[in-house]
Amino acid sequence: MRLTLIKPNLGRTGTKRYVDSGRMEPLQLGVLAGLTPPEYDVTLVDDRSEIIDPDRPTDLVALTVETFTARRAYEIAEQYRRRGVPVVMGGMHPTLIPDEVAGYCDAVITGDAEAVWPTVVQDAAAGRLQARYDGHIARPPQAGTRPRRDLFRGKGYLPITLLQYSRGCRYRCSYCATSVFFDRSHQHRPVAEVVDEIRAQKRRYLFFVDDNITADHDAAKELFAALIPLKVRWVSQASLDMLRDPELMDLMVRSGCQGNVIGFESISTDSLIGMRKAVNRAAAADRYAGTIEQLRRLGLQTWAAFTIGHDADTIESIRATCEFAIANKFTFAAYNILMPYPGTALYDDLAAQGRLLYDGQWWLHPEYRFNHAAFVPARMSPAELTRVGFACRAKTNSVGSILRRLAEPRTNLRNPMRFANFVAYNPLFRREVFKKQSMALGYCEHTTPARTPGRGDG
Ligand code: B12
Ligand code: SF4
Repeated sequence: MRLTLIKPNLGRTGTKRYVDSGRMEPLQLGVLAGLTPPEYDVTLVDDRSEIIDPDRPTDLVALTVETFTARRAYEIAEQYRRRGVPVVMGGMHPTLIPDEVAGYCDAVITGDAEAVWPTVVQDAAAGRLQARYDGHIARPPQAGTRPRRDLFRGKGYLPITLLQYSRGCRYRCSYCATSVFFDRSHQHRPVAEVVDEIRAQKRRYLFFVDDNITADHDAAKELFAALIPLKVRWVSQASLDMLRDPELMDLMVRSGCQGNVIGFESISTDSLIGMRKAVNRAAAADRYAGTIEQLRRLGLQTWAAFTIGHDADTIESIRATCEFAIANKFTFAAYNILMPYPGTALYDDLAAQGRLLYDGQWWLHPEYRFNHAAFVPARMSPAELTRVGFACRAKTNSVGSILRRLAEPRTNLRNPMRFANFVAYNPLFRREVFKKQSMALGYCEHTTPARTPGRGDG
C-alpha cells in the first residue's frame, strides 16, 4: 500500500507559485508517517518546494490543512480524486470546519491523528474508508511515536529540528484557533521520551513548536532541567506569565533557550481586554517596560508578535505599535492582521455583526489576498488596515530598522550565537515579507475549487 503525505503550499504571486525560502520541516507529516504501520510505503511531497505529480502511482493521499492552505489543498485533492485516488484531510482547518472540508475529500479526520490514524490507513487499504474519524486530543501527544525525520532529507528545510513537548494552551484569546482545537487544554509528552528523541537526531539547534511551552510552569521546569545536560540551543513560543516565575526563567536560560515567540499582541490595554488576552494585562500596564528589561537581562531574543485591527485600534495606535517594536529592538517583530478563523469567538462575533468580508469565507474566495483584512475594522477601513499592516512590516524589516534593532548589547549582540541568529534570519524574513504580501491563495485563478460529492455528503 502506497501512501502519499502532502503539505500544501499557500499560493502564488502573480503567475508564479510562492516558494518559501524559510520553510521548515512539516512535523505533523513526520508524526503521521511515524504512526503509519511499517508495511505502508510512505512518500512525503512538500508542495511548498516540489511539483506534485498526481500521476505518480499511490493508493492513498493524506493532506494536512490549515485555513490558509485550504484552497490549495482542495485543488490538489481534486487532481487525485479525478484519477480515482482516495484523499483524506486532517489538521487545524478540518477540525475547525469539518463540514466544509468533507466536500473536498473522502474522509475528514478531526483532532489529533494519534488515536485514529492506523485505523484510517487500514480502512483505506480494505476499501472501507469512513467519512469521518475523530482523533480527539492525544494524551499524551505523539503516543510514544517518533517522527520519521528521514522523510525530510533533501527538501531544503532550514537547518533546525522541529519537535514538540506539549500541545494546547490554557488561555482563551478570542482570535486563537489553537484554543478552540484543544478546548483550552494543555498536555505534554513524557520528558524522557523527548530527551530520547533529541538524542536520536544529530542537530543541536531545536524549535519546540509548542503552542505555549510555558503554559504549565511545572511541566516546563521538568523539561528544561532535563535539557541542561544535552547542551542544546532552542527556541519556542511562550507567554509573558513565565516572567513571574524566576525558577522557571533560570532553568529556561540554563537549558539553552535563545528566545521565544511571544504574543505581545498590543500596547493598548483596551485592545488586550477586547481580545481577552488576560495573560498580558499586568505586563502591559507600563507598556511592557519591566518585561522587556527582564527579557534583556536574561539575554533572550524575542520574536514579538502583534495582532492588528482590534476594535480599539486606530491607524495611529498601530503605527505606535510599530515604533514601539523598533524602539525596543526586538530580534523580530510580526504584525498579523487579525484573521477571523472559523470556529473562533472572533469569527462568530464579526459574523453576528455583519462585518465579515469575502462572503465569510476568505480562505476560499478567489479575490482574497494574503495579509489583507478579511473583515470591516471598527475604526478604519479594511484597505487602511491592510495598508498600515504592510507599512509596519516594511518599516520593521527595512535595512535601517534591522541595523537599529541589531544594536542591542544584551540580546542581539550578547554573543556570536545570538548575533548569528539575528543576521541569518532578519534578511530572510525581510525577503519573505515582501514576497508574501498580497499573494493569492491557491494556484488556480478566478475559480473557487468545486465541491465534489464525497462520502462526507452522506
Ligand atoms: C510551527 C508553526 C508554524 C511554523 C511553520 C512550521 C512548518 N513546518 O512549516 C511557522 C512559524 C513558520 C508558521 C507559520 C505560519 N503559521 Co503557523 N503554526 C505553527 C504551530 C505553532 C505548530 C504546528 C506544528 O507543527 N505542530 C506539531 C504537529 C505535530 O501538530 P499538528 O500540526 O497539530 O498536527 C496534529 C493534528 O493537527 C493532526 N493532523 C495534522 N495534519 C493532519 C493530517 C491528517 C491526514 C491527519 C489524519 C491528522 C493531521 O495530527 C497531528 C498529530 O497529532 C501551529 C499551532 C498548532 N497547534 O497547530 C501554528 C498554526 C498552524 N499557524 C498558523 C498560522 C496562521 C501561520 C501563518 C499563516 C502566520 C502568518 N500570518 O504568516 C504562517 C504561514 C503558514 C504556512 N502554511 O505557510 C495558525 C493556523 C490557523 C488556522 N486556522 O489554520 C496556527 C494554528 C497558529 C494559531 N494559534 O492560530 N507556523
Ligand atoms: S496565549 Fe497564545 S496560544 Fe494561548 S490562547 Fe492566547 S493566542 Fe492562543
